[in-house]
Amino acid sequence: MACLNPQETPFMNTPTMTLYGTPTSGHAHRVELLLRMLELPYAYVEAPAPVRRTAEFRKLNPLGQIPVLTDGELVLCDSNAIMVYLVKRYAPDSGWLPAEPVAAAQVQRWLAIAAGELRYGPAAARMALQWGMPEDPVRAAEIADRLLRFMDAHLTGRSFLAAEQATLADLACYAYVAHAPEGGISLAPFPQVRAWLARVEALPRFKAMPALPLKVGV
Ligand SMILES: N[C@@H](CCC(=O)N[C@@H](CS)C(=O)NCC(=O)O)C(=O)O
Repeated sequence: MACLNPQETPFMNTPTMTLYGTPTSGHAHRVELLLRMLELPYAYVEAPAPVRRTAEFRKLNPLGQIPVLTDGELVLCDSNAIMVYLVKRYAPDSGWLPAEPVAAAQVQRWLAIAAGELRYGPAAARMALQWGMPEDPVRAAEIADRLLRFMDAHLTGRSFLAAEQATLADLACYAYVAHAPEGGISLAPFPQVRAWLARVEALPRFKAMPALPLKVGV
């Protein structure tokens, strides 16, 4: 179902792009955040699991995953790849994907962490506890603990993950960290991480991902 809410997204007129996602997918959420922050018009199509299994959807993404972004005839898959495209295509001189070599490398590092430790730590724990998906919650909790300890130390004395301003690194890592308590991962021991989440939430046009039942105190 295509959803456009003109009241909530007043700047989003004449969409040329369509984002396929679900409201509780952190992978789709990071793309939606960037579309909003770049003030790019887009239509939103919900693609829950039964839709993702259809032949029509598999033509868009043979891996059967969301998010998918279409921009005219162009079809792009993978959240981090989509974000890189959006910045390079529509906001090349913005700070979201810095050109400076060290900052560029730092952003790539955090995109890799988002696809690695974040996916197999906090996101996997949430998938196991919220949807009973075949993930190992004990292993996921171990990976999450290692990641969050590292993030907390890394963010000491820093405002954002990869540069002095917010970059794609912050958008990629936000949702599955913010929603870690839904997978039984408490953020209480990580004050620098919680302060960073608040800074991301304070960015213009931020939109929260809907909350699921907490499995542990925040
Ligand atoms: N590397 C992909 C992973 C996306 C992903 O795992 N999406 C989940 C929803 S959050 C999905 O579609 N899972 C269905 C499946 O893997 O069959 C990305 O960053 O977009």
